[in-house]
Amino acid sequence: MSISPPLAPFLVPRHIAIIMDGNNRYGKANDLGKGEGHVAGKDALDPIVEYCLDAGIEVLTVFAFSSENWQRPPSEVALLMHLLALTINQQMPRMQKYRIRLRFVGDRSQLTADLQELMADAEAKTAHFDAMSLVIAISYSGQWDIAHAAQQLAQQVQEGQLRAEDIDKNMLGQYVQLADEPAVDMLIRTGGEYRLSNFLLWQSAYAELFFTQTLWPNFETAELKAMVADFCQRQRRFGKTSEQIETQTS
Ligand code: M2E
Repeated sequence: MSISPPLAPFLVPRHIAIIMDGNNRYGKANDLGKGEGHVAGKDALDPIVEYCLDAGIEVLTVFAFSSENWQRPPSEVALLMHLLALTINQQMPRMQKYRIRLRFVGDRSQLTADLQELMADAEAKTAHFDAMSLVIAISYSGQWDIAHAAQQLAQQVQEGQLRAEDIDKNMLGQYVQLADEPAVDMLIRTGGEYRLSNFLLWQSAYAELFFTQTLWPNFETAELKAMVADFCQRQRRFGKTSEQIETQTS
């Protein structure tokens, strides 16, 4: 019998979701011009993606632009839309290099035709990659997601293909975004706020939550690595009594 058994597969997070908050405060703190915090934030994601690949994480989902972000000043919305398009173009060679599948979730009908086309093209070109999925949430909110799923089921009821009384959580769960990916295991928010802000509500039902004061442009892999280690500890304790934890040897 091995003294130190390998970690059971379920201990490792399969899906990490990140609310990348703190770009504007980073810009102010560093005397950057308006919007330049977002430019700094754009580059913070690359090392995080590489860490997740190395760690064997299957899905990384990031909140790039929420439904509520449409309320920001028009100049900031315009800059974010520009940065989104720029980032998608810049990321494509990296997706090819690392064989990452790029996906988008959110209400695309709110976006310009050009951006929608760029997103569909990026998805099509990376759909066959299987090293990891990188999911970008744009014009997304958890409540929109659930309402959108309900609308599709209601349509089927209206067409006589489904009985209302047959709808249950499993069925609704097949119509929310990312139904084909594992549920969120770890939900991280940078920037010091303690809110979910309407991110992946359905998908995060059982997620372990992590909050850090670190502003998104300052978030580094060392901190993520420590959070993943913490997650593994929490999983090991899950469902055990304190006595079992004291006597366990691994
Ligand atoms: C992102 C978008 O605030 C956003 C500005 C643009 C970059 N960004 C943060 C993203 O989240 C698209 C891809 Cl492909 C990667 C990252």
